[in-house]
Amino acid sequence: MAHTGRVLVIGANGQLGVELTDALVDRYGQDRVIPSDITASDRENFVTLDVLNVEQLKDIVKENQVSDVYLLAALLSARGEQNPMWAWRINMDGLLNVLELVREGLVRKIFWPSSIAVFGQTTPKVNTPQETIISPETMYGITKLAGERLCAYYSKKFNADVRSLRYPGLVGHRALPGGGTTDYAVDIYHKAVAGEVYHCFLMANTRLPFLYMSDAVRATLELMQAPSDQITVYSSYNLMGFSTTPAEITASIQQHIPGFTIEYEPDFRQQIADSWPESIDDQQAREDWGWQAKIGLNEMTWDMLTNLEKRQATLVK
Ligand code: AKB
Repeated sequence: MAHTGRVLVIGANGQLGVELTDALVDRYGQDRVIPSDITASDRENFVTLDVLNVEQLKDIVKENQVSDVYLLAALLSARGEQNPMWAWRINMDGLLNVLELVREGLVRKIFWPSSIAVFGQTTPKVNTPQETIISPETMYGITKLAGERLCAYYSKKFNADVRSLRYPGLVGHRALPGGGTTDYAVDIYHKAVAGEVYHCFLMANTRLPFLYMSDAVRATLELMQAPSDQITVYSSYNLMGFSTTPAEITASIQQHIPGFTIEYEPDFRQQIADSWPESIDDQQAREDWGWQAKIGLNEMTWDMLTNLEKRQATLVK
């Protein structure tokens, strides 16, 4: 089957989708990137797509001669707890529908994100190894674990080129995340720039791993471009940026906005966060395809505040 090398992004309106689509357009050109989502957008080449609709998915893939698919549509941890069956459907059936495209020879390569949510209470919390106890405690985590096994299964059984990263919490200024537990680390910057108090749903010292969006996008592209003989993990690669807490992010913001304050009002998301690791060992990704994070907490704070302040100034004009 001939591939013209078009790239389909499913979930292009989401927090990662918006920025990854831009990066793919920069790399491959506008013409070769098809952003899609269940909600409309005025992006160039955009198509509306429900990943659960197999016929629609296949038609789009065939019509656009898609070779690579980035499947980002998912229900995250907190929203998944509010609607577990819906999370199972979107996260599992969506992935299976896309994996079947490779098995049927309709596409050549898939990127699918896993998450630190595959880990649980019995997993070592500090520098969590690539191969370790995997015991997810949320429906989201369960779908990510099942998804990882499906990726490995399709790779081995059908020789499918499926690549995956276990993202930590992602932080970026372009789009708001929706329904995650690490989302506080995005919301906090929005409140700081708006001059408001931040009511945090996690406790001050809840330590979790994070990755700034520019690093997350770069990791994704680097993994997808790595020659196949460099890939040794067919489930999903551990990935790490830096490890931090709500109290440390607050202190980092206060270096720029001294009057910023936070109040702690933990809710059900505290339990989710408590089941996740504090930091991740991503040695395998470093060895296999040269991964290295660039952005730490203070660089992230500076970039988030600078960009959100710029946006606010444009809105006020
Ligand atoms: C969430 O908080 O649910 C996600 C994740 C860590 O996968 N950001």
